[in-house]
Amino acid sequence: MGTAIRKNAVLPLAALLFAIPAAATVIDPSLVETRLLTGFSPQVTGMAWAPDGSNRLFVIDKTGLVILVQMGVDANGALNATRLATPFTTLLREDGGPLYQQVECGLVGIVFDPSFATNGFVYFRATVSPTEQQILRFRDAGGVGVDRTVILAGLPARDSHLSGGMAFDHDGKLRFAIGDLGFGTRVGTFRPSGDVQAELSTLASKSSRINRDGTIPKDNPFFDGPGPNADAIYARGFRNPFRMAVQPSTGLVWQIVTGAKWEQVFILRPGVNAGWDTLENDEDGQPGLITPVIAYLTNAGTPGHVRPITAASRAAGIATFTTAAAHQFRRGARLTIAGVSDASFNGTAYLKSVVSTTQFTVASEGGDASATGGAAIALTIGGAITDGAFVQGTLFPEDWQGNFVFVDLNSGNVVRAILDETNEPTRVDLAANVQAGAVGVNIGPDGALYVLNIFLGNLDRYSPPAARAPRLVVDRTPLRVEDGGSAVLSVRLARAPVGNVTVGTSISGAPEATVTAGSTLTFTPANWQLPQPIAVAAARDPDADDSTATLTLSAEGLSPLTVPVLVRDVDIQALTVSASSLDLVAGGAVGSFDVRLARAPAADTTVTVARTSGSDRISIASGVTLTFTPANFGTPQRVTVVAIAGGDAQPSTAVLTVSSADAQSRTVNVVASAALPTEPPLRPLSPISGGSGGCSSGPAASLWAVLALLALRSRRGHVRGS
Ligand SMILES: [Ca+2]
Ligand SMILES: [Ca+2]
Ligand SMILES: [Ca+2]
Repeated sequence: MGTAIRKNAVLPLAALLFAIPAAATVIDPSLVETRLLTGFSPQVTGMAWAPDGSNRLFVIDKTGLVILVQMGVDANGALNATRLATPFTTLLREDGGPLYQQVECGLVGIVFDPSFATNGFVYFRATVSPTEQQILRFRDAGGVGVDRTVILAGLPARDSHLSGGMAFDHDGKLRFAIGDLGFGTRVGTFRPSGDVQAELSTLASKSSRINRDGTIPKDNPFFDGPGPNADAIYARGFRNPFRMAVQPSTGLVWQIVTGAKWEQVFILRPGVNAGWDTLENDEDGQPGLITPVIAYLTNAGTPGHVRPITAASRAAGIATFTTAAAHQFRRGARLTIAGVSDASFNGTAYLKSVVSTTQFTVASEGGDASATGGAAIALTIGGAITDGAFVQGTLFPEDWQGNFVFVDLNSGNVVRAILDETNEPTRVDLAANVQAGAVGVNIGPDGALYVLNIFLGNLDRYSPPAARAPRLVVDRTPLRVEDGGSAVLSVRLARAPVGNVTVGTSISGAPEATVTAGSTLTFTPANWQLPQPIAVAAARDPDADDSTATLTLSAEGLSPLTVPVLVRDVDIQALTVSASSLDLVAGGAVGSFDVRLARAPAADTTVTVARTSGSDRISIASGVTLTFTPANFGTPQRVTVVAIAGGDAQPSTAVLTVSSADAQSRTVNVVASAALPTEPPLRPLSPISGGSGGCSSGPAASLWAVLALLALRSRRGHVRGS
């Protein structure tokens, strides 16, 4: 059997401990289960739904095989899934040989580009030798992976704890994590009194952040360029940070860590340290280390995660318990309180707040009271957390939306964490069980939860029961689009319609965002379950600002549905130009416009202005080269333009281009109309140090203006005299 995770070794033990049911089981009464597909090899390590409206699931296999599964509907309108005969690719080494596949190695990670619907890019994590893993990119050409490109090579690997998860955050950065490489090597781990510099020199036991072309963002917390740090490091101190999930509402990365004693989920912020290899689950409350948002004891068995209670008190319906040792319970944990001297404290409750390492509260019915003794016992969940996903879209009822759902390999448990507005769980409890082997959990284009089992080769679907009232269902809200790219919203109906239903979509708000496909969709009594795509494209605009739009979906007889569209600007710098056109009089005064940078640059930045097309009678009098510093980037600098008169009465035109590194260039269209038909009254010329035409131009500009005016008069004289 393929061993994707080292803890497979404890599987027989786990099977005894968890009394695993004979088939997948629904535990949460608000779920309905469908076994969608069976027969995968016992080597499938992960999956991801293509975000392009194609209803395709990509399933990765340790061997390098990337399997395509097509969602469809049968003759009765029921959803089904078909494994396609042609794989997307079989990922090989550079030299054409097979991947290195020992223990946890091989093809272990997949993520789609945020603009996959436009560029077709999909990224993989693969082990190419006993000591190296790589991030590779392919392009989807009609279901076949082409343009194999190594994005990042030389990532550390050994046979285990090399992890595999990847994600794109809301800034469009590619996130990935690598474990301590196992077998007691504990490479790159945290040592409280040790060599921190050495620890930061490797990506092992770290969660990392790179640009999607493999370059490294300079704002990473340990970036030191040519210095000894591995510049991609974002967070550290992880044993086997197997997968990660980006929270849609916050953009925060939730790092899932398969542990030695504790299974943990951390919320990442720049530079945080989770404490491995010394500590897990905040074992001694050491300052400077982060506490997991979710933690459960690895293979807790019997008696499990138990903490004797020394004191209990209840006031205003809240019970506070004190434990002799650090309780290590986290918010939302399901606790059984038993044996307290006052039995009114006993029962099952979800942890409400962590007061200190040795105190916690739960909601408790009854009058104010105090008692002693007893114990708190946490729910036994499993022994190897492997994946997590946030519930998105509108298929699930409100109390499910935004939930974090994770799976455990050893137990096969599918666990639901309900979060509150502080982003912390209020209840973490079992939702379903797929038997040992749960290795992936995803939200599909239909809005349902999908769970992949590596040992049994099954794909299971979990959804709420059929809706009582007809309504529109989307797979995500908001829809995130990158400018210059596109994204797809998948839409379907919540229950079978009596007749055909036509859904119309309009968009308002950001002018650069347009609906490019699916503005009118028809659902029939036969295909109402099958998602159909609405594609939104955002033209790349010259500013560097994010913008928002609103999609409105409507259908006769159904409540309209609005979905916010968030357009993420990909430009890191923008040029702000005060005018896009300039009218001059040939031979007249100079004209001008102002230029500034929209954002503070990291270093002094040069902006150049040049005539890129049009008449050479139009020229830049001043401001050909402008220098902006991080301090004065927002202060406008002036560009002056002058036109000399031509030999005829036709206007001259030119295009001036304003350009700078990191910003899209801007253009200014200049039209110089012919000199006035009647000669202006002659007046004494200003000295060259003076201004011209009310324009606060510098001496050089004035000189140009004077010369131009002289040229005009000279020509007029010539014409008259001929
Ligand atoms: Ca460095
Ligand atoms: Ca832009
Ligand atoms: Ca923009």
